[in-house]
Amino acid sequence: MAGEPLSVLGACHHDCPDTCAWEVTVEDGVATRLRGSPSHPVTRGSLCPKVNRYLDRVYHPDRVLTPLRRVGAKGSRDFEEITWGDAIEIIARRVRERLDQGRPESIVQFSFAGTQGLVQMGETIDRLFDLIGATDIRRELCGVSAFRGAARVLGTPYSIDPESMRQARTIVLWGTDTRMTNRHLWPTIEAARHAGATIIAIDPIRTETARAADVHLQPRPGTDVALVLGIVHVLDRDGLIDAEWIDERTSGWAELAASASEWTPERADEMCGLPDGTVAWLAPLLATQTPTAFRTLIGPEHRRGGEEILRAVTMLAAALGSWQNFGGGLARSTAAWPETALAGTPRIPRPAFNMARLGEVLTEEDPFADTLVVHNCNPAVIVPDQNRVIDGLSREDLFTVVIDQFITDTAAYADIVLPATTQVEQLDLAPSWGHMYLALNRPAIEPRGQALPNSEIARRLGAALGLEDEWLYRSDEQVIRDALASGHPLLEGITYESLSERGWQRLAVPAGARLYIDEIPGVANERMRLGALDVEPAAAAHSPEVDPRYPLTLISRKQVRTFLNSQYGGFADHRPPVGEPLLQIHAEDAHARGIRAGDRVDVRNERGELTLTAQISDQLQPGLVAIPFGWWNDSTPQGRSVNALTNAAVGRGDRGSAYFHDTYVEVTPHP
Ligand SMILES: Nc1nc2c(c(=O)[nH]1)N[C@H]1C(S)=C(S)[C@@H](COP(=O)(O)OP(=O)(O)OC[C@H]3O[C@@H](n4cnc5c(=O)[nH]c(N)nc54)[C@H](O)[C@@H]3O)O[C@H]1N2
Ligand SMILES: Nc1nc2c(c(=O)[nH]1)N[C@H]1C(S)=C(S)[C@@H](COP(=O)(O)OP(=O)(O)OC[C@H]3O[C@@H](n4cnc5c(=O)[nH]c(N)nc54)[C@H](O)[C@@H]3O)O[C@H]1N2
Ligand code: SF4
Ligand SMILES: [Mo]
Repeated sequence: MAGEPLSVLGACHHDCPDTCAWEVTVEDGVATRLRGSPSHPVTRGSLCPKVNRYLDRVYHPDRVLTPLRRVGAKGSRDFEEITWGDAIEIIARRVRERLDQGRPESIVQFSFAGTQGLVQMGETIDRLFDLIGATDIRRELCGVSAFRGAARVLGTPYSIDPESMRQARTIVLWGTDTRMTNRHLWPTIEAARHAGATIIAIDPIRTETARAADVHLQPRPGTDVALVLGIVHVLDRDGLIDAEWIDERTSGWAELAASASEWTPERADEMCGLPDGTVAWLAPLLATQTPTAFRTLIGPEHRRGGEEILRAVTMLAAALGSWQNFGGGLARSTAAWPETALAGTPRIPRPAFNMARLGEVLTEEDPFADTLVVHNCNPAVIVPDQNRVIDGLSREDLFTVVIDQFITDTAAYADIVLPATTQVEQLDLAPSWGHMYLALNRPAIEPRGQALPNSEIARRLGAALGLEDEWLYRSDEQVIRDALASGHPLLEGITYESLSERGWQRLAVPAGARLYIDEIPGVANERMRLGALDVEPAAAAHSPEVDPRYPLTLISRKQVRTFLNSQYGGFADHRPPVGEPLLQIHAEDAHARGIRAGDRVDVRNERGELTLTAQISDQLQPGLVAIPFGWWNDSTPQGRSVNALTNAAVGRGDRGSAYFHDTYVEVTPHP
């Protein structure tokens, strides 16, 4: 009936730990209001400065609403509209050619976390590329090094329920800017503080979170392992270790203690650049003012030795036996909970390269890749060593397809752009990596223009290629129903129908159960593996002797509250009033270079150069500069953003996250 407003339950799809549940008001087929679900225990009725204006994104005049074909030069953003039939046929022809040549691996599927819904992130479209046998990427830019570091201690690393931190009496926010990146956790932290908890932030930058904490420890970047060893040294020396826990539940304590034996608290303070007495104060607090919760996401993993930092923090929690008191333990990504509970589509193994190396792969001599299909990702902004990425995307012989909602900096280089639906136009299941709830996202409105979900695009391409496969052609609803039908005990009481009715439900984790202590169905209480820790890789990278031409360390974190990774970074009304990314520099370093606040400066290294405006910041430490991540490339005169400077190196065996923060630059006044 015309005029009757409808309320449709859904959930945010962004790569954000909060996975908010939302309600969309729809009037005459138009979404008129979006608000956070008031009943959801984490969302609590509010979204965030990024997504409060999501409907503006949906109805944005720049939305891509039809398939497009490039008519101008690559990067010129010059396209003409074509039909879906033509677009699918052009792409299918290219794929068929490569299959006929026996070179399916020359096709690269490049996708990431633009949407984190189960279906639209990949379940169906991954199946298409599996069947084609295209080259895949190792999606390791985010969270995988952290996962591995924790897994080496815990086996499958489950996180404690972050909401349980309300019961903690010591909370360590270790390299995570909670107020910026995980804002819906902050009320839990405030509630704990209200009940007497001490909140400690460990971050080389005095972030918004560090300023809101009770104590900010500001170590030199990459020195966290030394900090852990100093703490372990004191725990061992002062008998603050629970011998029974160590005997019964851990292995390798002797090796860990031995590797800490030289790390007196004084030496650790010095190595980390912390005030004298810091470690001697912190260690007994962690051991006695319990429950002690360690909260971390991915900040410290983005560097050489990042996996070891996460391993060290996990070991510290394990040596302390922090899980024994409800509210304590390690609160990291909760992704393992829904991942083990939901049934996945079977995968077909195919060749893959680490996504951080896109620039290298596209520009190597005689490159194997000549066809690139990008979805849920904006590699021209988010991948390190951006100049190489853009050189690669500019290759005339590279045929690029981008599925997106906007002409992003990546879509600008596409031969074909396919219009993607937004979250309010598509069905999906939203698992969370920041809490224990699952949400169902119902489409609230019809797709605008001719936009389609990734899943439908994959089905149409599959059909055009004549592929036969029962997994590929399932409806989106069927994919969700199949995922929920795993029979896993964590899904008890959760069905497609119950989610449709309520919008969201909590995974069936027994209330009050202590992770790794009490019986939780499906979770093994394994022995935790301690062992010797290695300080070197992460810490040594920051020695000023590394390359005297580039003495300043650059951190490029998430820093703009109205951006979510690269989404919104191209929208004028989401850009902060300064209108451009600033180079933040400590007064000491600025003074030494004759730089004053507001000066134009050149920031450069062997990979690239940016001209920016300098901001003198007392939130940094000498030797450290910062440029925010997420801005699109038109935000600087070079047409590049911070990843033009960042380091694309990854760990041994092509594994792990890029060493984004192992980036060294020099800053000079702009002539
Ligand atoms: N310098 C620096 N670089 C970084 C980081 C950093 O801290 N510093 N962080 C890294 C991290 S942690 C991450 S996770 C990555 C993020 O990298 P990405 O996953 O690429 O980031 P997003 O910008 O969130 O999303 C990419 C695109 O997905 C599109 N999209 C959204 N929803 C949909 C959909 O439903 N369908 C389709 N087809 N497209 C959709 C958006 O429009 C957007 O253009 O960046 C990494 N890069
Ligand atoms: N507003 C907003 N929220 C977001 C995002 C966004 O773009 N905008 N992105 C989302 C995504 S994809 C992710 S992965 C999460 C990330 O969430 P976080 O991990 O919280 O965010 P980051 O900014 O990557 O890094 C956190 C902190 O790590 C610090 N850090 C860097 N090196 C070190 C080190 O060696 N030791 C220590 N102790 N700290 C270090 C940085 O200074 C930074 O303040 O945020 C999500 N939430
Ligand atoms: S981006 Fe994060 S905080 Fe904002 S609405 Fe989405 S899930 Fe919530
Ligand atoms: Mo991320």
